[in-house]
Amino acid sequence: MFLRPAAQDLLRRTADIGVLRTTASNLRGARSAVVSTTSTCTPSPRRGFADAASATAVGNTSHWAHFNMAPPDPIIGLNEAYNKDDSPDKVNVGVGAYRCDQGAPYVLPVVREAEKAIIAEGMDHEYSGIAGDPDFVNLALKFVYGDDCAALREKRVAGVQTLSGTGGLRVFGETLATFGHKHIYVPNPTWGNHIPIFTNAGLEVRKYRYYDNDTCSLDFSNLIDDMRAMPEGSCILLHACAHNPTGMDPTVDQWKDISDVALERNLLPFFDSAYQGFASGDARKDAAAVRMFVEEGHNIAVVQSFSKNFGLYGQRVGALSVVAAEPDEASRVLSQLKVHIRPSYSNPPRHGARIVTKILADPEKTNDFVDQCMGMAKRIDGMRYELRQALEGLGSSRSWDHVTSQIGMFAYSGLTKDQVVALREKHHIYCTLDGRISMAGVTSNNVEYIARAIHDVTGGK
Ligand code: KET
Repeated sequence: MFLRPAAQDLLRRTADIGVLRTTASNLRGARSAVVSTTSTCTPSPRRGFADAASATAVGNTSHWAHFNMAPPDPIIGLNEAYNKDDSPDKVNVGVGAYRCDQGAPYVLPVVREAEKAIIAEGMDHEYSGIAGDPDFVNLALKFVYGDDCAALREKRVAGVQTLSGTGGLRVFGETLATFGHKHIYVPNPTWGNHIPIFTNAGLEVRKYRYYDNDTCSLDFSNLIDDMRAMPEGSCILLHACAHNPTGMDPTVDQWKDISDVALERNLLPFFDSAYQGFASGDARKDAAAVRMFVEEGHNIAVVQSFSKNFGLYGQRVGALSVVAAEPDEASRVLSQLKVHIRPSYSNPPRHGARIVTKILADPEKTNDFVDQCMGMAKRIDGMRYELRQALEGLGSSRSWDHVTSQIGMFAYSGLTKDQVVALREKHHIYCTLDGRISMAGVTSNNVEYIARAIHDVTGGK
C-alpha cells in the first residue's frame, strides 16, 4: 500500500489513538486488540505484504511504511510506562514478578548456589534435544505429579522442556489444533495472554464463568453449569493454583466436583501451573488439584512455569506434559510435541533448566528451595494484611476482606478502569486495567502510600 507522507502521518496518529483505546480495553486480549485498532487504518498483515511489494514497484522508499503502531502489551507494557515515569514515588505492581521487601528483584540463595556449581563444572554449550534436557523433564514432572505418581511409574506421561509457561501453552495449543480441536475454554477472567496464545495457535477461545465480581468469590455453580454445556471432548484450561488474576481457587471439594463433571463430559483438563509454591507457600501442596485429576483417571495435560517459584523469569524454564493411557500412546504424543517445537525454536535453552535440575536432584537443595519459596509467599501474605489494615485504617467504607482471602501473587482489587487510570496518572502506581495488583511489588515502604492512593481514587467507598 503506497501512502503519501500526509496519509502516513494520519495513520500514525490513528494508531496512537488506538494505543490509548487498547490500553483502556485491556484484557480483551492483545490479538483482538490489534484487530480492533488496526481495522480502520491498515490492511491485514498478509494483504499488507502483497501491497508492500507493489508499493516498492511504484517507488515507495520503505518496506515498512504500511506498518502501524501495535498497542503496548497490557501487562509487560506497564514496565515500559513505569520505567519512563520519573516520579520518585512511582510503584510497579503490574507484572507478576517477586520483589524483596526493599523492592528489588530477588534471586533465591539456592539458585545462586546451583549457578556456582554449574559454572564450576565447566559444562559445554551443545544443543539440547528437541524435547530439552531429559533429567530436567523427569524432575519437573515429579515436582508437579509427585514422586509416587502411578502414571509416571507406568511411563505413560509424555514430557518436554519448554520456553517457560508461555512456550508450553503455545506448543500445546498448536498440537491441539493439529489434532482436530477447534476451540478451548478458559476461565473468565483469565491471564490476558492466554487469549492471543491460543488464538495464534489456531483455536477459538471460549470462556466459562469463574468469578463473581459482586461477591468477590468463585462463581462455582455457573462454572459447573458452563462445564456441563461444553461439547464433549472440549479442552478446558484450569489454573492449577493461585488463579491469575483473581487469587481465588476452588476448594478441594469443588475440585472434586470439577473433576466429576469433566469425566462426565469427557473433557480434556489442561492445567496451567505457573504459581506452584505461591498459593500455600508449599510447592508440594499446591500441586494437589493436578495430582487429584491424575488419580481420578483423567488424561490431563500440564504446563509448568519455573519463572515465579524459582525466580527464573528471564531464563525461560518450563515443561509441558501429557498423561496418556499407556506408554505407546505417550511416545506418539511426545513425537507430535516435538514436531511443533522443531520448526518453532528448534530446542530450548540450557542454563535455567540446569539450575532447576541441580536443585530438584538434591533433596537438601530441594528443601532449601521449599523454605525460600515459602519465604516469598509469606512476605506476600503479610503485605495482604498490611494493605487491608491500612485501607480499613483510612476509614474506607468498602469491604477489603478479599485482599486477604485471595491467594497467590495478585490482589484482584475490584478497582474500576477509571480508578486504575487515576492511580497511574495521579499517584504513579502501575497496575493492570482490570484492577489486578501484584502483591509481590508491595513492600513495607510503599504499602501505606498505595493504600492512601487507593483510598483517594475510590473516594473511600
Ligand atoms: N500462566 C499464567 C497463569 C501466568 O500468570 C503467566 C505469567 C504465565 C503462564 C507465563 O509465565 P512464563 O514466564 O512464560 O512462564 N504471568 C505474569 C507475567 C506475564 O504476563 O508474562 C503476569 O501475569 O504478570
